[in-house]
Amino acid sequence: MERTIAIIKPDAVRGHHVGEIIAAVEAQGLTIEAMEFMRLTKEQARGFYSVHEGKHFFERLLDYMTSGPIVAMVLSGDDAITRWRSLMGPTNPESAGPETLRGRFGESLTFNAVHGSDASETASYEMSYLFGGRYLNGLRR
Ligand code: IDP
Ligand code: MG
Repeated sequence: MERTIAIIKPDAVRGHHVGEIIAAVEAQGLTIEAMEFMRLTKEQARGFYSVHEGKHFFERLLDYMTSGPIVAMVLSGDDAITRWRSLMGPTNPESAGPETLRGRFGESLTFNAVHGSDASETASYEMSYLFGGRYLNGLRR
């Protein structure tokens, strides 16, 4: 059993795709363990994406991620990290298949509808970053 962070990004919330994305998560057999509608501040977005600090797209990414509310979730299941990332599709929606969420809802390389942790260390960091002590004690085995 593994846990991962999934985020429905501001473009997908604005586009009214929250319900379809949650339905896809559940159809995939992933379990939603925590979920919160939130709006990140610039500083929170900067900390969340600190691995990308200094890259050419970093400031654009922060503007995007703070442009509206997001839905943050903790998902669990066998191979949850890989399974959620396969359901998301590749970073660039142009190369994402029509069965993936980025293929269905992503608009561009920046505006790509969803986020998923890329490894278990990243998942732990992102879970404590977004949910802190509020849910994690209950979630940890
Ligand atoms: P990922 O979300 O598929 O893990 P990352 O490389 O971790 O992709 O990038 C984080 C986010 O930054 C992407 O989801 C996308 O919104 C944005 N991004 C990534 N690469 C670029 C780029 O080259 N130009 C513009 N935005 C980018
Ligand atoms: Mg990433």
